[in-house]
Amino acid sequence: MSKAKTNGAASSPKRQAGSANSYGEGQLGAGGELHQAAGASHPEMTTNQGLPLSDNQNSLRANARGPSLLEDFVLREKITHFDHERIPERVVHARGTGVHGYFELTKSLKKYTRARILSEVGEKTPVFVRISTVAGGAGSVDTPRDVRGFAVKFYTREGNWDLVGNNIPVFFIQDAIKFPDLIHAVKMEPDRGFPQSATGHDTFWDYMSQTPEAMHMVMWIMSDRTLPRSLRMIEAFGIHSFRLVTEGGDSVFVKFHWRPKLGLQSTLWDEAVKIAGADQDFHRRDMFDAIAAGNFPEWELAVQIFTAQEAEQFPFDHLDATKLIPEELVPLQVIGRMVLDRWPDNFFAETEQVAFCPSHIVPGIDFSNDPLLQGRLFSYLDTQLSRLGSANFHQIPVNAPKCPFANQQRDGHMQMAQPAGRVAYDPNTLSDAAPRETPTTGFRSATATETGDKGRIRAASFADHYSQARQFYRSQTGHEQAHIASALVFELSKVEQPHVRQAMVGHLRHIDEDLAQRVAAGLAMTPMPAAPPAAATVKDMEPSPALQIIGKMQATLSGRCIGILIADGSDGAVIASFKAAATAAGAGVKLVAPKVGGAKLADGSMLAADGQLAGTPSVLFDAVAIVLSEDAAKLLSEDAAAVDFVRDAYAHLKAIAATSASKTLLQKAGIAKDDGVLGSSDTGGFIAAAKTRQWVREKSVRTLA
Ligand code: HDD
Repeated sequence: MSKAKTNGAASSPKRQAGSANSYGEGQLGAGGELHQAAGASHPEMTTNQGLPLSDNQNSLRANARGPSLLEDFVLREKITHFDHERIPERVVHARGTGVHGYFELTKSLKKYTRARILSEVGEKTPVFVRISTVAGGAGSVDTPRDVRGFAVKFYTREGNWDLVGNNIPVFFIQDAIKFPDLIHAVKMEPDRGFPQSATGHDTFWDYMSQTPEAMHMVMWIMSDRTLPRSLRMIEAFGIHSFRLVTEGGDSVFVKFHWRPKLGLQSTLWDEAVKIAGADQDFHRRDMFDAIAAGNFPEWELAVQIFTAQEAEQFPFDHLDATKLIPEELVPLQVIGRMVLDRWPDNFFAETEQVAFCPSHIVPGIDFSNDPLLQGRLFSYLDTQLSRLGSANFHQIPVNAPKCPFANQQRDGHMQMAQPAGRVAYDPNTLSDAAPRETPTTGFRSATATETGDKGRIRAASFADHYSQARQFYRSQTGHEQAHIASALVFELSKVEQPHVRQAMVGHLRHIDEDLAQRVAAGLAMTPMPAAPPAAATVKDMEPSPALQIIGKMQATLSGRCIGILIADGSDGAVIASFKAAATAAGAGVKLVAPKVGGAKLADGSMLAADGQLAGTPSVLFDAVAIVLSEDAAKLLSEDAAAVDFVRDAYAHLKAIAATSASKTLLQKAGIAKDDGVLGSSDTGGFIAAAKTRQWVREKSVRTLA
C-alpha cells in the first residue's frame, strides 16, 4: 500500500496563523488565498474528546484513490454528530425569532401582589422573548396571515415567570381539549402536505364553521392584525385572566397587555404576499437589523385589574378565552417597560431550545380557572420532554433560572449537574446543606373555594359566541372593515367545498348582516345561507376604538425605512436631501439601483447602492423616492422591476416622491396624482405623507368586498 499523501501536519498542534499546513485544497479560495485573517490566533480544532486534528478536509483512505477506512473515528464522530443535529420542531409556533432584553417596573402593584417583579419599581429583570408564527414549519416564511406568538421568559429573583401570549387578545376555543383538533385543522392537510402556513384551505374553514366559539377570533385573524409590518409593531396579550396574590392569600384578577412603543402597523394583504417572495425572513431580518443598529424594540406592560365581584357584572365571562375585557370597561394601567437589546449568540442554543411553560409562575401570581389555561398548564411541560428530549431541559442555559435553584430531583438523560453528598431525599437529617421548603416566602396558591358538580360541562356563561365578534367588527374603521370582508372572501374562495363557505357566511349573519352580504357577494353566493341557531342572544356592545389598528398607528417614521430608486445620471443633491430628511425623521434609508455596485451620478461620481432593483422591490419599504434622470426613467420604464417598484408602492398606499425627470416611469406605472404623490422639492410633504398610508387611494387601486 502506498503511503497516503497528506497536506502535511503542522509540527506543533497549535496551528500557526497563516500556515497552510493544516488546510486541504478545499479551504483555498478561488484565487488561492487562505480563509484566515493575517495575524489571527485561532484556537486548536479538536475532536469532541479534545484530540487535536491535523486534517479536517480529508478522510482516512486506504490509498489516495481507495476506499475510506472504518477506522476513521474522526470522520465517524463528525458525521454522527451532524446526523443528529436536528430536534423535533415545535408542534405549533415552530418558526420564531428570539431576542434577549430586560423588563423594568415603573409602577408598583405591591398592594395586589407579593411578586417582587411586580412590586420593586426600577428593578431590571432579564428576559428572553420569542415571537413566532403558529401554523408554518420552522423554515416557513415570516409573513403568512397568521397569529403571532409572543412568549416572554422573565428571569426573576424568585424563579422564572413565563408569560406565553399572542398578538391577539382572544383565542379560537374555550377548552384545551379542543386544541389538537384546532391545530390539525389549521396545519397542512395530512394527505397532501399543503398548505404549509396558510389558513385558506378546506380543513381549517370546515373546523371553524363547526366551532361557533371561534367567531370572535375569526374576526381578529381576518383583520390586518395577522399581517404585521414588523414584530416591533405588534401588541401582545397574556389572554387569560391570571390572579395577583397578596401575602395573606387574597387575590384580584389581572390581564396582561404589551403595547409597542412604535405603535401598531400592518401591511396590506397584497403587500404581505409579495414580501414573502422578496424576503422570506422579512420580520426576523427587521428585528436583527434594528438591534444591530441600536434601535432597541420596546413595549409597555399594562394590566387590567378587577375583582371577582366586578367580574360578575361583566356581560361575558372573563374565564372564557374567546372574550376580551374592553379597555373602556376596565382601563389599562401601564406598570413597566420591556426593551429587547441583545441578539442571541446562537439561534439553536437559545431560540430553538428555549422552553416556555405557562405553568412557570412566581410567588404572588396564580392561575384562574380558565379551562384553556388549565389545559395549557399540562401541555407545555409535556411537549418539552419530547422536543428537548430530557427532563433536564431546565438546565439548558437559556432555560435555567438566574436565581439559585435546588431540590432533590436527580439524574435523567443529559444531567449536567453534579450534586455532592449522600442525601437525595427530603425530609432528611443527614445534610445541613440540603434545600428546605420556605413556608412563609415560597409559592402558595391563592385562596379559592370550589363547589358544584363534577362533569364535562361548558358553563352557560360561555354561550355567547357572537356579541364580541360583532363589537370587534363594528369598532373598526371603514378601511379595516373592508379588509376583513375582503380577507374572508379571499380565504373562503380557497375553500373547495361550497357547504363550508355557506356555513361560514351563515355565522357572519349573526355578527353583522352587512358583512355577511359583502362576503356572500364576493363569493357570488346565492341564495344567502341561513344563520345557524345561536346559543345566546347576540348583544350590541359599545364600539371599542382601542380594537382598531388605524387608531393605534403613530405618525412616525421611527423604525420605518425609505427606499430611494437611483440610476446612472441621478442628481446627487436630490438624493442627499431625501436621505437627510428621512434620517432626521428617524427612518432608515436604502438606495436601490439597477446595479448593486451603484450608479454614476450626474456629477460623474459613483454612489453605491444597498440593493439591486430586481431583488429589492418597494414592498420592503414604507415610502419611496424616485430620483432618476430623464434618460434613466425612459430606460427603466421598459423594465418590469422598475415599473412594479413604483406601481406596488402606489397600490400599497405608500407615499411616493419623484423628480419631474422620472415622469416617464410614473406614467408607465399608471400613477395618478394624489396627496401622497409629491415632487422631489417637497421633502417636508413627502416625510409627512410617509408617516401614514394613503387610505383614500385604496378604492382606486383594488376591488374590496
Ligand atoms: Fe400554545 C407553544 C401561545 C393555547 C400547546 N403557544 C406556544 C407558543 C406560544 C403559544 C406563543 C410558542 C412558545 C415558544 O416560542 O416556544 N398557546 C398560546 C396561546 C394560547 C395557546 C396564547 C391560548 C391563549 N397552546 C394552547 C393550548 C395548548 C397549547 C390550549 C394545548 C392544550 N403551545 C402548546 C404546545 C407548544 C405551544 C404544544 C408548542 C411548543 C411549545 O408548546 O413549547 O405545548
